[in-house]
Amino acid sequence: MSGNAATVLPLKQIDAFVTLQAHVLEEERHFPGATGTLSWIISALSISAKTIAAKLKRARLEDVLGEIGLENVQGEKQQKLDVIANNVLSQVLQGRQGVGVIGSEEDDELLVIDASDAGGTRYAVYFDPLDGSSNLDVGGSVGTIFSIFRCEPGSEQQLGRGRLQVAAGYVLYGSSTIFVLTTGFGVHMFVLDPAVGAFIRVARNLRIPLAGKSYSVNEANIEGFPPGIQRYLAECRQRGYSSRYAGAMVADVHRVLLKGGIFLYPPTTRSPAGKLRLMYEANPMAMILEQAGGMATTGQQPILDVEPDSLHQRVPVILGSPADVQRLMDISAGV
Ligand code: AHM
Ligand code: MG
Repeated sequence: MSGNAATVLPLKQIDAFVTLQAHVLEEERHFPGATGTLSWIISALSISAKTIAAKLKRARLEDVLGEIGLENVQGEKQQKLDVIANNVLSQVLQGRQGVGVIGSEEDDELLVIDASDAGGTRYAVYFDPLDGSSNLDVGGSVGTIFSIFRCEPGSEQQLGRGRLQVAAGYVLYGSSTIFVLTTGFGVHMFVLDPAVGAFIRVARNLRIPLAGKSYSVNEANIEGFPPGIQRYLAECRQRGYSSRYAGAMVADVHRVLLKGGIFLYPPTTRSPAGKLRLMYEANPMAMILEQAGGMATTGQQPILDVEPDSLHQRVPVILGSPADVQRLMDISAGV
């Protein structure tokens, strides 16, 4: 594992311009007897990401910024683009064979698409179509986060622990469009080449640095954080850490993945479960972080071991470089 930065391939090593599509087909060898259904679903996420990226670029020109005047089930004001991105993902996924159920941050309930037991593996796909959407009006980074589970006929409504995810990833819409994916065999990164319209692999088997020098948290809430977290942040300041917070989980976690450090959305006195949602924010990010050699915890248990009780359940999130997360845990435990 490298000391200071994750392994990103220099341009000359961008191996034979492997596309996301080719990478996923290549990875099928890890799944003897694979039918290609999961690859087909990842390809649906890829075309959705390209479509959303294109819509984001023209958002100001097409006058689709701002609120739509409605709230989602969680009482959050929906942006026009939240709804547009949700429609793109829902429609593309509903058209793909093998998608049994979808669950979105923007929809009240799970949507069962195919409950047949006619054979063939089916999957549940949970997603946050446009995370960090309060950044939209100011041209800041936003993202899409997704999590995929296998689902059995008759148990489409049953939510599983994050440990059972078969794939997870996110798309960062920033200065470039970046797709980060794991299917349980390392974390791989792709960048959209707008000239050819394909995601090109730029890094294989990303490893998070063992420790970083920055923390990412909404520090305005600090007085409501548990005392252990307050003590940890005070120690970080003493040790010369920087603070980096985009206010969009995808952008903040991507920085932590590449540069090391820690991202937190802890419990506060006002929101004891924090803000972030287990099924489509915390779980997929936790799988990516663990696959990259990092840690992801609620402060009480690994995020991936949390038994879910509802689609929109919230959990505290603490994730990042192993040394940083462990130090926070030790300080919280009074070590
Ligand atoms: P959203 O899914 O409604 O956009 O909210 C989630 C976002 C995360 O991207 C980010 O980490 C967090 O909310 C920021 O919240 P806050 O403004 O409280 O710091
Ligand atoms: Mg979100």
